[in-house]
Amino acid sequence: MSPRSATSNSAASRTHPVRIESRADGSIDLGSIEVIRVLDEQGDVVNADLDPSLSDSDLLRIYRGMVRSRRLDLRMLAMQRQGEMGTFAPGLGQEATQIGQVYPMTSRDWYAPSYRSIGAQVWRGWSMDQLLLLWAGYFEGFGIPEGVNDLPFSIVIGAHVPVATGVAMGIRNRKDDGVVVTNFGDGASSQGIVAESFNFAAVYKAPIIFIVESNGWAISTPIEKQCGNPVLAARGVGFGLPAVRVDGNDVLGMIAACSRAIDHARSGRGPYLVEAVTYRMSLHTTADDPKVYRKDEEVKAWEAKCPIRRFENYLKARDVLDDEAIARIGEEIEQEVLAARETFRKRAVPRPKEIFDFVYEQLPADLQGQKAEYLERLKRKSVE
Ligand SMILES: Cc1ncc(C[n+]2csc(CCOP(=O)(O)OP(=O)(O)O)c2C)c(N)n1
Ligand SMILES: [Mg+2]
Repeated sequence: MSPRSATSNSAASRTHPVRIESRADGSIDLGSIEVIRVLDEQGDVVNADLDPSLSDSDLLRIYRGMVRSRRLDLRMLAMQRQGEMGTFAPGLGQEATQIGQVYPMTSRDWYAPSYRSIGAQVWRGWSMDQLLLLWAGYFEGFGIPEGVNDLPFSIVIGAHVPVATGVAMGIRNRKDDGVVVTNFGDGASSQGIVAESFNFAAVYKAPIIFIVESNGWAISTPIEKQCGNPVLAARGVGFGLPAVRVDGNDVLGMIAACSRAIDHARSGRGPYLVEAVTYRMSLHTTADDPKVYRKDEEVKAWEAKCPIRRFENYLKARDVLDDEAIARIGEEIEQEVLAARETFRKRAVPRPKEIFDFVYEQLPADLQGQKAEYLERLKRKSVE
């Protein structure tokens, strides 16, 4: 099967272990990497055994979480293009991967996300206006909301993964039953520190779930040019981590895989690796133009696998949703996003004098000189 598709046919979408051919130029037998998919690309159930059997109200909550993620992304992109938002990393197309990994967590569990996790952060309790502040460059945007057990993300790829592993080791030392969920990209998975984290977690049976969001690209580097074996779940075998490969555009598949991984870690059996195969539909960040390095046909092919449309089809077939409800929910969430933008606008008052603050307790002498010069310049320009 192709390394970029989570399942090649309905047989492979069963829970049975499958053999994966990972390269076009000579297949490698990876043993048995389980491939999980509950909904196919049309939204039909292809593996009822793994269906997490959620209530209608939870299904709708999940649907709203995915739509909220998408609407916030789109609004932020418009704001960025109009000069109202800083550089950010859209999660467009990865909504099922995002919501599917946080849905099975409890509030006492810890979440250590990457920078491309806005939808999941909102699910965890971050207000949208705070996240807008964060990406517009206001330091208060980074403050962890009261009662939310999340770590701040790092732009240095993979750098948060050893920290998350340390938190998990701490949980184990305290004999607590919490778990840590951390996510990172296919590119980050090649960082040495991520391999070290896998090893520490496996040796110390740290209750951590590593979610690698394999979205095809690390900026302009396609996964095939970056990983000798692009089936990233296969790495689990070498480190002693149980691992599964999931269709990351199937939110029920994600919930099935992550629930199992979380139960495993919570019951003291140690870490788990979940490879979510998805696709970065939008820009790497707003500073990027993917048209210069990838083909439109590739993007089009993934449009057909849209995680939101697939879930809508499923919910319609279950009579949980119809076209009228889809339009209404979309509009309600758009209003939530616009209200968040209004709150953000009230809070986003530039404070140019602040840029030398908060890094050093005692500003070094050379920076004191620069600060004085800068303040003088602001004064000349009458900037408050
Ligand atoms: C240590 C380090 N090296 C390089 C970069 C520049 N950089 C930022 S994002 C990125 C690609 C990350 O790709 P991936 O891990 O697949 O995550 P994605 O952005 O696709 O979600 C790179 C190389 C960085 N931030 N940190
Ligand atoms: Mg990537």
